[in-house]
Amino acid sequence: MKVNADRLWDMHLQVAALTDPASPFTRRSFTPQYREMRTWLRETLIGLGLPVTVDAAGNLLGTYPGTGDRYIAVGSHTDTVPCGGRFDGVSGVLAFVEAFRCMQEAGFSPVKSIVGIDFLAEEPSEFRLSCIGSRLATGNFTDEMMNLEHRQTKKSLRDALAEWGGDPTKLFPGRSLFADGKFDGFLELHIEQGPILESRNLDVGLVEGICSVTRYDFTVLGRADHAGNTPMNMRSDAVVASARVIDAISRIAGDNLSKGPYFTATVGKVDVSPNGTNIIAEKVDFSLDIRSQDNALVDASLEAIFRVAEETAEQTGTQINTTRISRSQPAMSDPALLAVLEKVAGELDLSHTRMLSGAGHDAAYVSKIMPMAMIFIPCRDGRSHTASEFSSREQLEKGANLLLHSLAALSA
Ligand code: HGY
Ligand code: MN
Ligand code: MN
Repeated sequence: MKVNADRLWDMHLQVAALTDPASPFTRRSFTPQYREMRTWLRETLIGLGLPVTVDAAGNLLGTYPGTGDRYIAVGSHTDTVPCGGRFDGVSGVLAFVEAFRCMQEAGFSPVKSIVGIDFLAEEPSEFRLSCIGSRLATGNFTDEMMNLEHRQTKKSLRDALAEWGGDPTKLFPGRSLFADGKFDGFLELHIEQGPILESRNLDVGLVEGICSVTRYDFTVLGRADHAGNTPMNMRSDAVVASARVIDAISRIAGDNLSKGPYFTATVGKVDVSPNGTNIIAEKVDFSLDIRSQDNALVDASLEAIFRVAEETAEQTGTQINTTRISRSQPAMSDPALLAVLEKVAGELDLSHTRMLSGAGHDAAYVSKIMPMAMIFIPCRDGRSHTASEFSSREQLEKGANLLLHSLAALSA
């Protein structure tokens, strides 16, 4: 069996059109473009004659039937970040659709059924939560999360879920939606979203672990005053205070580079109000996103950051409040699944390496209830979360062939 590279590429072009024309390749969760994508996926899977369902967590599932009573799962997500790319997440979904087509064409009849999953809202959503579908489906959520409000519509996640085919009454913290113990593994193909594979000219990456993702919101409260008549020593300037804390975050993360474990800290979202050129800022909201596979290093770095925030508030006469949004745990891949990926990559003559993922993925939540492993494919200049994100037809073909043959090996 071999994937049809043209067909896989054409699907990418088709779904790239199901995005917000005003900001290229944006397909935010819970939006009309996302609804179009879900409809396209449902119709495509039904067109293959496969049963399609939506689980209580709002995930869309298409199942390639096996003869036995055990399962293998495969999947990723189809929502994007604002002005995101054409490959992040969706390549993993289109790759399993293409694998199902190839299996059908080859008359492949597995013992284990293969469940293809489009997880709901993997990216940080307007509910201030990421990996919504995989958290909820694996029981990794709290009841408070269900009450989170959408930034714009003010609708609760509970209500939104029902509008996307989910059923909040069937979701319980700590309880998985996947049939207990019947799933023997989960595979996710994803673009690397970093520079390693391309710089080493490798075909695929075999992900041995996914870093934890820790997110905080900072709110810095100063006082709005006139930019011209307020002496420098009589201000409480929320932008100046924020800049000092943000600079400290970057320095602390830089110092961690020499400590060994993988560590990144990013301030990606900064909102200033009232945001006028001749007004001293009254308030700044900014986000903090930390990745590492070392919990102790995350704790120590957060402590150092909060200490700087305290000192800065003192020095600038501002008030700095922090709110923890979420903190996931590092997730290790299953050695047996990795060994299968490694064996199949060798058989397909794909150059490969084992590597960590600094990016978060649905696979991290799935790993709590079944063995997991991921396949990375290179992306141009290592770029992602931007409209210029790009993986070539050949790179997609190689990764999808590894996925196809690994699924065939695992479900036989
Ligand atoms: O943020 C991440 O790591 C992923 O792209 N959602
Ligand atoms: Mn992403
Ligand atoms: Mn992704």
